[in-house]
Amino acid sequence: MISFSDRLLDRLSQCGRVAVLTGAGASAESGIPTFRDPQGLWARFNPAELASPQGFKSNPVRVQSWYTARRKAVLEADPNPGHRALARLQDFVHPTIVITQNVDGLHHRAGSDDVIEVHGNLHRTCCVSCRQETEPFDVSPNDAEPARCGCGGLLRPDVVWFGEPLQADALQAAAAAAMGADVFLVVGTGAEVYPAAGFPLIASEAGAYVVEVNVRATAISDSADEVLRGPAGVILPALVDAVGRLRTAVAKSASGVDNP
Ligand code: BJW
Ligand code: ZN
Repeated sequence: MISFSDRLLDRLSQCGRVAVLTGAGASAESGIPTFRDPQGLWARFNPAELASPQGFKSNPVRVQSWYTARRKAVLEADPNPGHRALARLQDFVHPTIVITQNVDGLHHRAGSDDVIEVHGNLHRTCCVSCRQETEPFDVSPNDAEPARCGCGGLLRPDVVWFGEPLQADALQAAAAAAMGADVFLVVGTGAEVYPAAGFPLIASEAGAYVVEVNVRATAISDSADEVLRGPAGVILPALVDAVGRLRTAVAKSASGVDNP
C-alpha cells in the first residue's frame, strides 16, 4: 500500500477546495502520447509545423490530417484510473476543479464536473474565417485539398497553438481556481509551457499546499511542498482511497458510531 504524509492527508480531508493542474502525463496510461518524453509527440513531430498558426497556414492538410489521426486515437482510448480518481475526489472535496492542458476530453468522460480546458478541445472544430463551430474534419495526409467551411474558410481544431492566446474566460477561471485552492495538485505535466506552468506558483503564493504527481522530476519539483513520484494512475487512486477512508472515519466519530 502506498503511504502518504499526514500533512497531505490532513489537508485533503479537511480542506474546502482542491484544484488540479493536469498535463499529458495524466492521459499517458490511457495510451495517449505525451509531448516531451523520449517517446513523446515532439520527438517525432515538429511543433512549429503542427502546433502553430504559421505551420497551419503553410500546410493545412498536414495539420488537419495529424489532428484527424489524434482525434481518432483519443476516441478509441478510455479514461484511466487517474482520471477516475480525480472524478471520485469530488465526492470528498467539493469543489475539485480540474484545470487541464489536455485537449482529449478524458476528464469529462471520467466524470469530473468542473473542468477548465485551457488549451481547448480537439473534438471541437471551428472555421478560421467565420469562427462557426462545425463537425470535425476527416483529412488524410495524401488529400489534395484541406477541409473547408461552407464559407470557404479553413477548418481547424479548437485548440491553442504556440503563440496564440488562451481563451480569456478559461485563463481567468483557472487563475481564480489556483488562487482559491487549499491544495493544488500538479499531475503529469512538465510545467514548461506558459501561462499554464505559472498556475502552481500562483496557487503557492496564495497559500495553497502544492503537490506534484509525476514519474519524473520537472520544472516545478523543487518548489512543490511535496512530491509524489510515480504514475498518476497508481498514485491518485491510492490517494483518493486514503482521503475517503479518513473522511469516513471522521464522519463516523462525529456521529458517535464508534463511541456509542
Ligand atoms: C507522467 C506519466 C504518468 C508521463 N504519470 N506523470 C519562448 C519562445 C517562444 C514562446 C515562448 C517563449 N517563452 C514563453 C513562450 C510562450 C509559449 C511557451 O510557453 N513556450 C514554452 C515551450 C517556452 N506559450 C504559448 O505560446 C501559449 N500562448 C501564449 O503564451 O500566448 C501569449 C499571447 C498573448 C496575446 C496574444 C498572443 C499570444 C500557448 C501555449 C499552447 C501550447 N499548445 C500545446 C498544443 C495543444 C494542442 C495539441 O494538443 O495539439 O499544448 S503544446 C503542448 O504542451 C500541449 C500541452 O498542453 C503543453 C504542455 O505539455 P505537458 O502536458 O506538460 O506535456 P509534457 O510532454 O511536456 O510533459 C508530460 C509530463 O508527464 C512529463 O513531466 C512526464 O514525466 C509526465 N508523465 N507519464 C504521471 N503515467
Ligand atoms: Zn466559415
